[in-house]
Amino acid sequence: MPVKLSYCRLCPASCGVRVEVDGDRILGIVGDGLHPLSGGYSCPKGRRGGDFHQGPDRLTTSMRRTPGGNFEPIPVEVAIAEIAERLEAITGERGPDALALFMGTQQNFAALTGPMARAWFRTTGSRKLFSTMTIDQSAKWIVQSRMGEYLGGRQRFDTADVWLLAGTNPMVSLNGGDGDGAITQNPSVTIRRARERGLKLIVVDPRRTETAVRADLHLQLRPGTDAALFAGLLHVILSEGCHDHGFCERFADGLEELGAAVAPATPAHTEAVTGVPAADVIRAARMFAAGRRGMATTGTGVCMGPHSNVAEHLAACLNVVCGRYLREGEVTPNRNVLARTTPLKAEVRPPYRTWESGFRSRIGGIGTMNGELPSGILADEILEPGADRVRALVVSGGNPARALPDREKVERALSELELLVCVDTRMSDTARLADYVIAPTMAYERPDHTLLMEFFFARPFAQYTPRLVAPPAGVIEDWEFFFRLASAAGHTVKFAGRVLDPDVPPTSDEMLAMFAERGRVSMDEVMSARRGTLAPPEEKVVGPPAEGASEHRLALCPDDVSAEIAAALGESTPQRGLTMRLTVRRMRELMNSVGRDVSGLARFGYNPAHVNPQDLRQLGIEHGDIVRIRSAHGRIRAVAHTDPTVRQGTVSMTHCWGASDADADPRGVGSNVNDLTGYDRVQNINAMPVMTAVPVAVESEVPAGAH
Ligand SMILES: Nc1nc2c(c(=O)[nH]1)N[C@H]1C(S)=C(S)[C@@H](COP(=O)(O)OP(=O)(O)OC[C@H]3O[C@@H](n4cnc5c(=O)[nH]c(N)nc54)[C@H](O)[C@@H]3O)O[C@H]1N2
Ligand SMILES: Nc1nc2c(c(=O)[nH]1)N[C@H]1C(S)=C(S)[C@@H](COP(=O)(O)OP(=O)(O)OC[C@H]3O[C@@H](n4cnc5c(=O)[nH]c(N)nc54)[C@H](O)[C@@H]3O)O[C@H]1N2
Ligand code: SF4
Ligand SMILES: [Mo]
Repeated sequence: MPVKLSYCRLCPASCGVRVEVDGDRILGIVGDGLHPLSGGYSCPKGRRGGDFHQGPDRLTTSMRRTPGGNFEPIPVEVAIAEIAERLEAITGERGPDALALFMGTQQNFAALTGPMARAWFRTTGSRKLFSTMTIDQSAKWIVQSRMGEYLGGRQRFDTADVWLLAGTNPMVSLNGGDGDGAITQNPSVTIRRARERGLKLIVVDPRRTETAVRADLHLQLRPGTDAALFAGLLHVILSEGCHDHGFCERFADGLEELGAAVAPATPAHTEAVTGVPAADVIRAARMFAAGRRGMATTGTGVCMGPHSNVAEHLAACLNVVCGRYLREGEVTPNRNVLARTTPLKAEVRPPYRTWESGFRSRIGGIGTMNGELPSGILADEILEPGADRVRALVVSGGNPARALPDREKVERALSELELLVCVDTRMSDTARLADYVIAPTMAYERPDHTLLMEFFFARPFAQYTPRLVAPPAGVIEDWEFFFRLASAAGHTVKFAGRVLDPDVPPTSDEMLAMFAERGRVSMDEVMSARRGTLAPPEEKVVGPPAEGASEHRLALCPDDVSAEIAAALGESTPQRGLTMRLTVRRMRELMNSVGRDVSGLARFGYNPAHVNPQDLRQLGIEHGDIVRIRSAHGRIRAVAHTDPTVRQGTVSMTHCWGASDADADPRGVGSNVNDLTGYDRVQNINAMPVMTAVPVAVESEVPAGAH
């Protein structure tokens, strides 16, 4: 059987793979040992790509809901014409803001989908744009916008001598923080090599994760206390004066205010709030500050907590006060290949606080970030009466029915829409609520390139892949759906700086080439290299600041941040009876809800509630028992697993599982943690809900004495 070379498109790691195909079928996928970037690494879900592809629930044609509530196959061009007509009717009557777009995770793994979905959306005139970023790590957007951005570039993992990872477990997620290519590929080898080189690794996580066991110092804090911990580290660094005075003077404002704000965060106070021994707080602070190079990067564990925006802000402050950025005249490898090379300048883009001007939602007066409204208000945008209430929603590569907090409310909102269109390769939980489901090609059925992933690569690399197998007759590419939807409404879309002729759609290869035309390596060259191309090394030099820009400063401690620091250092209000904390985690075998239904992929076929054995003993619960977990919002049934890596007092569970029925058998369908989350304690500005460190109680479902 022929073996073809490609790369996996389930996560940013983009591992090189060898795919054995037989006609339209994928027989097997293995990591490509000769791949320049991943060197043979692959993970279980990547290797099961064939099962995703020809999975039993794969949609091979678009579907329309019948008046009786069933689905019937429908030719895609008919579906597009009907959707365009219904959108026109809805926005004609209520205005463009009655239409919204939700962009999910899988939209990001086809280079053309995101840009074309946005291009279509711009033609509608709506301002109701949502994505998963705002239930993920939008704290990072808030920090850039409130602090400003240093434009000279960051220090890199591969030359660092210290690194702090907080609330991220790259050994499983291949994430590792602000994708600077840090630890995305082959994490165990990347971390081992760095440590052999002498890098000191600090991990901040309530669980002794697969990453934490590789650390020099693991700070096993109480969930939700990252802001207090970072304040404690800053307290030590600033009071011992081991910060980078030169960088701060030159590029930052508010160092004194920051020092005052973290003054109460003494090591003893930090121990009291976070549970991390004072001696370890001091050790970590000194270890981080003593390194010459290296950053603090965070993941969902920090960005989903109860003080997420200020926690992320303080993590960024650690990098600024220690000057972990490149200076004028420094050189760094240019990692842009197909993407345009952006110059580095030793200057600051001042704070820009987009939400303070421009469009505001009628829900809580929330403004926009990077042109988006937060997903934390999507349900209310649909449910709350008002002139510009969302009545039609297009979901692209996402599954909001499982991914958003307060599952019941979200499902109610999705069901109340006049029109729900879901572009998905399978009948997802969201697709089941839709009026139309558009079936797109799957990864190995479409050509693609890695332009959008360069940001995550440690080396300057680009790969093109042709389509390996022919798609079913009834599907189209994701980008084509949006292109044709615009055309059906009489609009032309702009892509890569040109207006596309609605009557003569370009091919995917032409689109990919247009997208990459400002790269430093030509598409032709990348297309001819079957395993992708490592671009010739090229150095970027950090240039001087532009004229007038040398006065700009990073804002270390604006007033709202200062108030948030004080709140994060204070006592948290105890919630009666809810003494445990639910925390986030990911499964190696799945990508959010993707893979859940592939038989034998997830280890147990459900998402266990991982609890420390001592807690289980105290609660009278045994490994494998079904337990009830309740929060201020709701309750779930779950299968308890004993797990010594989990900190006492926490319940560690993966999201995107479970059915719409909270009483369903958790061994059969898993448990949806978003029955335990809600929107009552959202962050200012980005309405980010609390999704980790959620107060819960765990109770046995087995009658006492029945064991
Ligand atoms: N295999 C796999 N990979 C994935 C995904 C997947 O579903 N499966 N999803 C992808 C997506 S969408 C994303 S956003 C990324 C996320 O990537 P990561 O952020 O690295 O996600 P996790 O692996 O869940 O790591 C989060 C860690 O935070 C810890 N944590 C929980 N609560 C707290 C807390 O209060 N404070 C601190 N400091 N830590 C806490 C958890 O114990 C866990 O180890 O992963 C991506 N990669
Ligand atoms: N409680 C709690 N909730 C969470 C999280 C948490 O940690 N805890 N994590 C949050 C995070 S970080 C994220 S990113 C979200 C994830 O939120 P989503 O992105 O909404 O969820 P996914 O399950 O990744 O949805 C991806 C969908 O895309 C479909 N798909 C796969 N391939 C393709 C394709 O080629 N084209 C199209 N059109 N569709 C495709 C899949 O079938 C699936 O239905 O969940 C969030 N929700
Ligand atoms: S880590 Fe796994 S899912 Fe991600 S690209 Fe590699 S094989 Fe695919
Ligand atoms: Mo995410």
